[in-house]
Formats: sequence, structure tokens, C-alpha cells
Amino acid sequence: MQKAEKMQELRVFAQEIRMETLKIIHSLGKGHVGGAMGMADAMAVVYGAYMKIDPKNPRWEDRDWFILSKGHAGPVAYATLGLMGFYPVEEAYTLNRPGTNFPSHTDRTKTIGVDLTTGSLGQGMSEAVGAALGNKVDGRDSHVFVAIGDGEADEGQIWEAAEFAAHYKLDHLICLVDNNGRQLDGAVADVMGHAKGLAAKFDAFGWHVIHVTDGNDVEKIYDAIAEAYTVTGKPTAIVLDTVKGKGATFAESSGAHSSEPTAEQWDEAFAYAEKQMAEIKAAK
Ligand SMILES: Cc1ncc(C[n+]2csc(CCOP(=O)(O)OP(=O)(O)O)c2C)c(N)n1
Repeated sequence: MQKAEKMQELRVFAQEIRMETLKIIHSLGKGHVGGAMGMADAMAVVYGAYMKIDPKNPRWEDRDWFILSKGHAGPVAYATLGLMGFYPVEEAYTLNRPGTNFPSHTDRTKTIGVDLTTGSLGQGMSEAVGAALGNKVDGRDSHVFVAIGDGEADEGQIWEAAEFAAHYKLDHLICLVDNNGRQLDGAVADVMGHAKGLAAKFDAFGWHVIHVTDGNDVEKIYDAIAEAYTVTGKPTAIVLDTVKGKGATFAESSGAHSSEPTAEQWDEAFAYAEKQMAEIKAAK
């Protein structure tokens, strides 16, 4: 397949992920729309172009791993895994209901295809480092992707794990930083900013760093991961400057962390998402 054709496929996939993410959160009526929607493009590229996985054998030992350290964005993972064939995506329209296999934060004991449990910010980065080290010790060629938030990067646990990963030369570890500038209760710069930026910080910790200034552009994400695959001797951080809530009409402009939209706002959001999909398909 030509690259242009693949990028078009990934743009469509990203929009499908957005639409399913909205439907999953709509089933509950409220949730972490902001942090989920901004990740759709990265999820489309990671799963649609790179992840070595088998939905029929989710715990395949030689698979690649994906850990959503910012576990509150669970619905975007459920949308992606459903669309990848791990389960019918409609099963996730039970988000956070009693007895569901789709809790608001990702849980490996509940959802098929979720590699590790997250939700306590910072924890997923340590888990990812452990998975990458384990694969290395076992001589596996598997890659481990971990997605963290820029607010999450305020956690000390992130930096202990980052130092470990560099020291042990975990070059099959790729950290996607969802650098949307916002966290739960405001701008990261106001709550607890990263003085020289997260790209400089990962660089100082001995990582290979790629800064993608349009972190919602699938081709740029695709190229960044291709570069990360060529790096030896150090882990790679891909800092994605994203828009929190991207594609959700009621959340994108405000950068809201969690939302409980009205029926009219949901209607508007679904109509906009359909329109976006039509435009993406027409632009091919
Ligand atoms: C250890 C810990 N402290 C606090 C929280 C509550 N919490 C959930 S999401 C969030 C903000 C995260 O911001 P960021 O990582 O930037 O995520 P994004 O904006 O991309 O959704 C906080 C403080 C948590 N889940 N874990």
C-alpha cells in the first residue's frame, strides 16, 4: 500500500475512533471526553499501523504492548480495541455501569486487549518500563508503547521510571506524551508547569526525543514512530502537541477535563463528527 493511501486509511480510522469514543461516553452521559478525544489520532496510528497484536490471542507473548498510563482516557482505548476486533465495540456502551467490563479507567482484568491496569497517574509509566525490561530480558523483539499526559508528568514516578528506562537502554520503549497543555483543573503551566518543556526534560533524562508540533496529524505521528523504531540504545519520547477534546464540539474550545453535555450538545457533537468523517473521506 502506498503511504498516501495508508495515511488516508489512518485518518478515517482516527475519526471512527472519535465517533465510537463519543458513543461510549454518551452511553453513560458523562466522562473524560477531553483527554480521550485528543488521543484518537495517536491511537489510530499506533494500532492501525504499528502494533503487532492478535485480537484472537490477546495475551500472545510476542505481541507489542500498549499502556494507557493516563488511564482516565479509557474510552478511547475501548473504541480502538473494539474497532480492532478484540470485541464488538457496542459492548463498551456499558461504560462504568455495574458489572461492565469497561470501567472508566483501563483495567487488564476486565477488558480484553488492555495490557496493564492504570488510573493512578504515573503508575503506567513504571508498568511500561517493567514490560519493556521483561521483554528485553526474555529476548523478545516486542515494542512497548506508553501514553502519558502532560499533567501526569507532574508525578515523580514518571521520572524515576524515565531514568530507569534510559539507564537500562530500553530502546523498544516508546512514550507518547499527550502534551495538550491542560490537566484536571486548568493549564499545566498554571498548576505545575514543566519549566523547559517536556521535550527538553526527556532529553535531559537520556531519551531520544521527537517533538511533533501537530500531535493530531496522523502522518506526523506515523513518521515519528518510524523514527523511534530506528533508535538503538535509548528509549524514545514522542511529545505530541495535541488539542484536548479534539473533535468534541462541547469540549474542544474549553479544554474541559470531564463533561456532562446536554442532549442538544450530544446531538451537535455527533452531527459534527459525521460531517468531519464525510470531509475526511471526500479529501482522499
Ligand atoms: C495519582 C493520581 N492523582 C490524581 C489523579 C486525578 N486525576 C485524574 S486525571 C488528572 C489530570 C491529568 O492531566 P493530564 O495528564 O494532562 O491528562 P489529560 O489532560 O491529557 O486528560 C488528575 C489529576 C489520579 N488519577 N491519579
